[in-house]
Amino acid sequence: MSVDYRTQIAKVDLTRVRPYGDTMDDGKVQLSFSLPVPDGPEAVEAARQLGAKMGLENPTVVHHEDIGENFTFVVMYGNCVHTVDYAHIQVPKVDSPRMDFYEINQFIRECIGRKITVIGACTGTDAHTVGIDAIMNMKGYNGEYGLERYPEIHAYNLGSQVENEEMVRKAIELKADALLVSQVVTQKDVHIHNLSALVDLLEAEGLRQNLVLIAGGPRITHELALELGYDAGFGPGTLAPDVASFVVQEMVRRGLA
Ligand code: B12
Repeated sequence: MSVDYRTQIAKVDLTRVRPYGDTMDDGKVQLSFSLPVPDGPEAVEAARQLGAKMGLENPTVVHHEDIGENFTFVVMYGNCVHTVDYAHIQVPKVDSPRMDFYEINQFIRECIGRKITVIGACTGTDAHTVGIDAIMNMKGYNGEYGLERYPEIHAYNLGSQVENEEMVRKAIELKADALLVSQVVTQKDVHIHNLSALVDLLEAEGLRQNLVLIAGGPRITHELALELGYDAGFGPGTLAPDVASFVVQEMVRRGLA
């Protein structure tokens, strides 16, 4: 890193942050989108006008191509004129300290005193199982065992397209301590409706307060999960110990042990 660059970083005003490309604070952004019109000069001009309406200064189309009959893909550069106050941003985060595989199992033995039961599923019409499998599967993901490998956890992976009613039925049958719900598809806010419906069902059955309820998926944040009535939310890059650490500590915090 050059000395000049370090000087530029030191000068950044964190109450007025904006993107940069060539030089610090130049506002440079790259944007890509598709237009439902044929590729050509008119498509480029349409994209440029849209960039200007979005508030970009100097909107410039740097790439455009035909992506099928009457559709054009566009890449644009421009300068963002807005700034944000980074210094005062506060984002809710899962605040349980992260333990490893061995610490979690020991924590369960010492602080809970029995094996715990965790049920995972990808619910509603969602068929994307890779995420929930990464958390649950014996062999694990990215160097971490999944919950099925934990000796102190009974882990049940119900798979994909599980109806909320089925999830609740299984929670009762298996006396679940925690439910892990995966939602990957977010088109038309289907995840919001589906996650909320599960909370309603659990409340109607009088089960909600007896369970640790967790949502996860690439577009799930902790903040969103809290808003929807969940105890925690986990996004991209989550590994089994992140979730298990929260579940076991939350059980003890809430007296569910
Ligand atoms: C593989 C895939 C499929 C496969 C799924 C196979 C399977 N068995 O899972 C198939 C081909 C079936 C498929 C189908 C469809 N797909 Co698809 N698919 C993907 C793809 C390429 C990868 C998803 C994936 O496996 N990621 C890897 C895992 C490890 O990551 P992850 O899910 O984020 O999981 C991690 C975290 O999010 C978190 N996590 C996830 N769940 C949970 C749960 C808990 C409790 C916790 C704690 C953590 C957690 O931990 C995981 C590990 O770190 C994505 C695009 C992409 N590159 O992401 C599109 C994508 C998800 N699919 C998409 C779409 C639209 C569809 C279809 C609707 C397409 C169609 N028109 O038919 C169908 C829907 C089918 C259905 N009913 O759900 C869109 C979703 C858009 C949106 N925002 O809603 C995407 C983003 C593609 C795109 N850019 O348009 N898809």
